[in-house]
Amino acid sequence: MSEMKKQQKLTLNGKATFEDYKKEVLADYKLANESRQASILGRKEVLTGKAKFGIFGDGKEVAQIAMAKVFRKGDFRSGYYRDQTFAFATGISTVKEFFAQLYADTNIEFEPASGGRSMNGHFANRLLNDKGEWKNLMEMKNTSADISPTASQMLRLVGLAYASKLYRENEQLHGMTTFSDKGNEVAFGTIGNASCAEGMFFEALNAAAVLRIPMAVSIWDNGFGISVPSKYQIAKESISNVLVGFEYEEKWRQGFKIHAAKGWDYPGLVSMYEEGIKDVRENHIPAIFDVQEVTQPLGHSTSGSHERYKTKERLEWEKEFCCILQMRKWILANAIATEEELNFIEKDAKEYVKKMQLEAWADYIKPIKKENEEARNLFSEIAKTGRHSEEINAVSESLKRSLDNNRKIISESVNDVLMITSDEKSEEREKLIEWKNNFKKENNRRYGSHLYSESNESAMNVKEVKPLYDPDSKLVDGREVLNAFFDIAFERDPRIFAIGEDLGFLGDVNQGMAKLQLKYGELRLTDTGIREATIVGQGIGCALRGLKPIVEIQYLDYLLYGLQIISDDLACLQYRTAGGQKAPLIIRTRGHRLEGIWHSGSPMGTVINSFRGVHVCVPRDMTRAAGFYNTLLKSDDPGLIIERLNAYRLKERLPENLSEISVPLGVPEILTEGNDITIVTYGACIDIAKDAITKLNRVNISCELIDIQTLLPFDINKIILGSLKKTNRILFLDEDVPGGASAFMMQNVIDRDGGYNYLDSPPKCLSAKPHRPAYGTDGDYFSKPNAEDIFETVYEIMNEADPKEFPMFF
Ligand SMILES: Cc1ncc(C[n+]2csc(CCOP(=O)(O)OP(=O)(O)O)c2C)c(N)n1
Repeated sequence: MSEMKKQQKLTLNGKATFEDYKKEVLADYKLANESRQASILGRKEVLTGKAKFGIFGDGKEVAQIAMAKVFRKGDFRSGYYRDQTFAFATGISTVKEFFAQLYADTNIEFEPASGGRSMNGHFANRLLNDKGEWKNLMEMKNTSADISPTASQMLRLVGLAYASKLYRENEQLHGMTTFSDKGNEVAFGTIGNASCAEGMFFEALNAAAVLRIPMAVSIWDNGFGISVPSKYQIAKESISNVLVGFEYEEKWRQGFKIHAAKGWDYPGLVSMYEEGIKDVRENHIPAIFDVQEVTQPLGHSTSGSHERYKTKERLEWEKEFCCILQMRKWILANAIATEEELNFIEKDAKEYVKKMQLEAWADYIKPIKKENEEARNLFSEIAKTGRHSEEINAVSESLKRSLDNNRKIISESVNDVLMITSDEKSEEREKLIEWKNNFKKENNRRYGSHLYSESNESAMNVKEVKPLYDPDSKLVDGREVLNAFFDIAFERDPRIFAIGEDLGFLGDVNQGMAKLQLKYGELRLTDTGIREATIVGQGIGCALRGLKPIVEIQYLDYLLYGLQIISDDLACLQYRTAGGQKAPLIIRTRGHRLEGIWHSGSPMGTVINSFRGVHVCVPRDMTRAAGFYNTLLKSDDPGLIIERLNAYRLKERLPENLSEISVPLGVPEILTEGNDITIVTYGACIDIAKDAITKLNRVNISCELIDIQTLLPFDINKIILGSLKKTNRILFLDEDVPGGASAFMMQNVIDRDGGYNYLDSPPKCLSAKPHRPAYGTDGDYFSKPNAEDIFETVYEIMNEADPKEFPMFF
């Protein structure tokens, strides 16, 4: 059978005519050319200063068209910046949107992926409607929102594929037909060859092989990572050579099916994906598609040229093995179309791309021009009536003539005019101030919305439900409160599942989920390997597909392994898609006090500074922890709950309304009222502070103790400020390093809320020492703040304020 006939059969299942086949091939050829033209023109737009930076998918066009053929509605992609052709082929993006993103158009109608927030080539389709509610994901071809740190896309890819397993195997989920058709969806990943050297790549492959999930990873192998050739990147210079041990074996019923094809071989690529994906979809066996001999004709990005590091021979080879040129040759060799037909398609593609670029630019520039003009009109009104017309007109003229098509220069000019006229008062000037304030507000919205959910399901809308107690309620271990709560949660909502190390069979290392696997099965409570980054990624991917994951990091100290992906992916997901996507994931961990350097850390500064976009809850006991789980489970925001390690065996009363209790976010609780000083803290430090307060009472110092409850958000109603107005003295206490979360609390109360105005004594922070906590009772006592430290710090404050009343005695 001729090559072409073989393809005809493969592609169209033998049903279509030659004309149909020709139509399909030529449509593919046209798309490949359009995508290439978008790269060429996009690069030009950057080099001529109309856009800031460009990174393009040139050289991968044909492979991505082949991949797109097997990508169905409901499927998900988790890829990287090279995938524009795939995005065009699936409708995930268009050429016009591609340019809108290049220009950073903030209008989501024109730039739906990120509203101008992400650089070009960072794709995302809008999974949510304008109200932040899920759309029907089965009616769309989906992609999770790209991020720039290479290989990070592999982590959520595991979750996107794992969701299919849950949707297939958990019958209780079969009704969720707007998210899945019984798990028949494939998660497609893409990655560059050099990024396969990242640890997370191997962690993700291992996790997928163990989990047996429908994950299809395509590797675009162009032999380089920017300038560094494969011999410095990957053992044996090719990832296929390395991955042999991952190959699927029937004996284990585990592993990846490994496929390979050349990036310039159109028929080979089409058949590879057709055959390969079928198995992934039907049998949930993961697969790797190693696309070799890929080129990058425009170089890595607009920063720098590849002529600096590629040899002449390599550059020549890349020219010859350009996938579009090779596809052209193949079409001609198989007499599918004539040279004239192809010339026409190429010309047509070029014109189409130019037209789309012009339209995208016109859309982008229109509102900016309008704002520019509005500002200049206001300038001229001020110039007419005031004394500084010459200077104002100069600013106006320079704004008009400026080649900078951005809002920055408008803002600068407005401020210049206000400064020039600072000695004047006029109605016209007031109008400019009003315009400036509206402009600022609008830009804050353009660039600052959706750090957290803005939907009705925002965690901030969840109302408080206080625990109620029967007069003879049982006194139980804290872990039993949690256990009873999780039992209720798993019973009522099949979307909830939990994964983590020792979480399934054992019910976690502190028994908070004990015996629940027996009751709800292995799909609901699942043991994982020791792989924190992919545990988080597994949660993100599933949350993106409508599930309610609780992923566990065994100890707070090991959250650092998941920190990168929480920060780079989860925390900024709503923000970087301007409200187009959400992943309501709950991360569960335990920390603050146990034993030694790696089991009693409290790196809260690290957490809060990199987690903006994730709520951070620090409950002092397990009843409050349960309340926070409930709040987050009712919401569509992601959150971290840090259970207090030394509180699992402390006694708590079992509330009678455990299924309803919810603790509101950002609302501190005053635990002890007092008049002389406010002590602000959380978590395990609460009990230590209580101890110190008893001692301080003996020397006639009355303390007000406040539990902040959540670090993010922090005290939204200024409750601490209210206390400070009464006591006029304040101590911020925690067990993070100096300058960590204690400094964060101080900044919020003293700076953000204006606490400075109510201070009669300098505000103080008391934290742990800058080193890691040492092992043993004394190691803990002398590394972390203890009751004696608190006593002394408070007493010194009081002594400084009134040495007669509080003379030094130590
Ligand atoms: C974690 C991380 N390290 C470094 C970079 C900077 N960087 C951007 S692209 C790139 C090379 C990636 O090469 P490869 O994975 O082969 O993909 P290609 O760009 O060649 O398609 C590097 C080092 C990054 N974005 N992320």
